[in-house]
Amino acid sequence: MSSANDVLRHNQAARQIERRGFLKGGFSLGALTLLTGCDVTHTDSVQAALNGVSRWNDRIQAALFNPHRLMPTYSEAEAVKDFRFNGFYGENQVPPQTSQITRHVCVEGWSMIGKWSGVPFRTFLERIGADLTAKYVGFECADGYYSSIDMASALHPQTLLTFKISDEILAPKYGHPLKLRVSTKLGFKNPKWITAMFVTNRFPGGFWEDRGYNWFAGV
Ligand SMILES: Nc1nc2c(c(=O)[nH]1)N[C@H]1C(S)=C(S)[C@@H](COP(=O)(O)O)O[C@H]1N2
Ligand SMILES: [Mo]
Repeated sequence: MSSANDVLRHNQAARQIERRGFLKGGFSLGALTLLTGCDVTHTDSVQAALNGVSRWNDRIQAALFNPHRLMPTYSEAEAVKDFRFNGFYGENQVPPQTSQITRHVCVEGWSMIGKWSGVPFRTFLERIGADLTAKYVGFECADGYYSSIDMASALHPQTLLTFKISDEILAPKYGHPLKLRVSTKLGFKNPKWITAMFVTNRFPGGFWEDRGYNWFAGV
């Protein structure tokens, strides 16, 4: 595997998903009408123009952009509580979610039983098309922390990509937005504030692992 190809950054994946949804839905004329407040009546020609959006068009729009022109704002009462979302993630595409109550063991000498909820990491890796024959899965975190696990542990049924603890969306201190819960391993192999994940055959090490702690650190 090349270094460029073995890196699967989830924000890139997210952008691809967004793009797919955008292309599938097309650019709605109504949306443009609402946004600009213009009465766009010549549907076909406008659609054709939109379909032919080019770099030239982008440059003109950027030149016309007025950084001081504000969009209308509305009263609290006008804000929709049950806000609409585009359902291109059909129900059958929502990854299965599961919970587990396991013991978290920190080498600093404390352990605690907690409830974590999220998507089985195996399912996540399968759905994004990760190379499951790679040796390692590596993680980078928002605080500069990093860690990695062996693929067998990544595919273990109790390894979860979690976004909830105690039935609540992870608070910042618990690793919002994502924490990998690896119940077969010590606490330091459970990265919080995950910003990037990648599969690789090159040993990625880890923050504490590179400072003397055993890398496998699990059962
Ligand atoms: N990003 C990041 N993840 C991290 C750490 C960290 O400092 N930064 N500490 C690790 C250690 S040593 C432990 S014991 C657990 C603590 O997880 P918790 O606070 O969610 O229980 O997070 C692990 N994951
Ligand atoms: Mo820890």
